[in-house]
Amino acid sequence: MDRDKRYISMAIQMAKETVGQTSPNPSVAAVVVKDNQVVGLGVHVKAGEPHAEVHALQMAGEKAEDAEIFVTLEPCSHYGSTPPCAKAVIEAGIRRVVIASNDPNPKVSGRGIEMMEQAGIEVRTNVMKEEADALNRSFFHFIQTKEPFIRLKSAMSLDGKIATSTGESQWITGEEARRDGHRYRHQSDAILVGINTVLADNPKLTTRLEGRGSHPIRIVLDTKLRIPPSAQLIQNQEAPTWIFTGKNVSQAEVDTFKPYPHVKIIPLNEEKVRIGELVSYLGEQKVTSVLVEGGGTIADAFVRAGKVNETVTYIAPKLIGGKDALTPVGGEGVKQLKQVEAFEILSTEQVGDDIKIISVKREE
Ligand code: AOF
Ligand code: ZN
Repeated sequence: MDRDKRYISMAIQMAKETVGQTSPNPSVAAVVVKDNQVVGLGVHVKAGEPHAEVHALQMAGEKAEDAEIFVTLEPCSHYGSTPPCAKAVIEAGIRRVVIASNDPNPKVSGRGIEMMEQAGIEVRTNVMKEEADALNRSFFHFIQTKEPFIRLKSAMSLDGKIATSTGESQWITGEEARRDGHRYRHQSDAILVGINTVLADNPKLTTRLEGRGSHPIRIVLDTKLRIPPSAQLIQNQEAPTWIFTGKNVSQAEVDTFKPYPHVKIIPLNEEKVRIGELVSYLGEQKVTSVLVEGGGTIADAFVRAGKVNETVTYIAPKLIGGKDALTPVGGEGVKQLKQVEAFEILSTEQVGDDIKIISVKREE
C-alpha cells in the first residue's frame, strides 16, 4: 500500500469508531506525520467540540512545522462553532495535506482546499475516497438536502417472508444478524416504526450492544394517537419518544402524555401522516439519519415517497412459504415497474448463518 493510503486508512479506522456520536457533524479523523513519524492524532468527538485537525495539530505542537497532515475530510473553511481548520493547518506550517473525502457542506465545498493551496501548501485529494465517503453517507445527504438519510432495515427468509402465514415472526434471522442490527441503532439519530408494530410487539427500540451504546430518538407514526400509555416506549424513559399524528387529535388526548417528559406528541398538518412533511420536519430538528424498522405499511410509505436512501436486508436460509405470509414492504406497493426505483448493491456479506445485503439509492 502506498504511504498516503497507509496514513489515510489509519485515519479512516479512527473516524469509523466515532460514527453515531458526531451528529449533525461528520465523523472525521486526522494524522500528522513528520519525517515518517506520527506526531499528532485527532478525531472529532462531538458536535460543538474541536474538529479533528485541531486536536491532531495541538498534539503535534511545534512538530507540525513542515509536516504532513492526513485527513478523512476536506478541512473546513468557515467560522462555525470553531475557526476554520484550513487556517489552522496553514498557521501550523504544514507542508502537505492529503484528503480522502470532499466536504459537500455549501459553506466549505472546495474552499478549504483552495485556501491551503493559495497558501502554497501541496494538496492531494481523493485518497481512499470511497472508504471515507462510506463513513459519512448520512451527513453528506443531510448537508445537501436538509433531510435525514433514511435507512430501511429488514430481516426475511430466502423466500422473502418476514412472518409465517399465521403471523409468527420472532427470530427469523440468527443472533449475529440481530446484534449487527443493533449497531445501526447506535449509529442512527432516530429509529422509526408504525403504530401497528408498537401494538403488536410492544418494542423498546433501545440499543443493546456489548459495552453499551447510544439510543436513537424513538419515532412512532400514529395518525390517530392510538399508542397506549402502558407501551414500553412511554414507560421506558431511556430515550426520547416522538409520536407523529395527523391533525385531528384533541388536546385532551395529547395531554394524556404530559406525565412523561421524554414523550413529545407532534401533530402534522394533514389528516394522515405524510412522509414528505415528516422528513422535512425531522431535517429542521437536525435529525440526520433515521433507521426505519417496521412494519410493512411504513416501509411502503417511505418507498412510494421515494425517501429510502439505503436498504439493509438480512436474509435467513429458511423457506417459510404461504401466499399470505407478510413480506418486508407491504401496503399498496408501486403499481408500475417503470416507476420502481433501482438501487445499487453496495455490499453482500455473510453475518453468522445469514446474508446481509446493503443497497443504496443512486444520488443524482
Ligand atoms: C473539519 N474537521 O473534524 C469536522 C468538520 O459547527 P462546526 O464549526 O463544528 O462545523 C461543522 C461543519 O464542519 C460540518 O458541517 C462539516 O462541514 C465540517 N466538519 N470539518 O475540517 C472536522 N467535523
Ligand atoms: Zn474544521
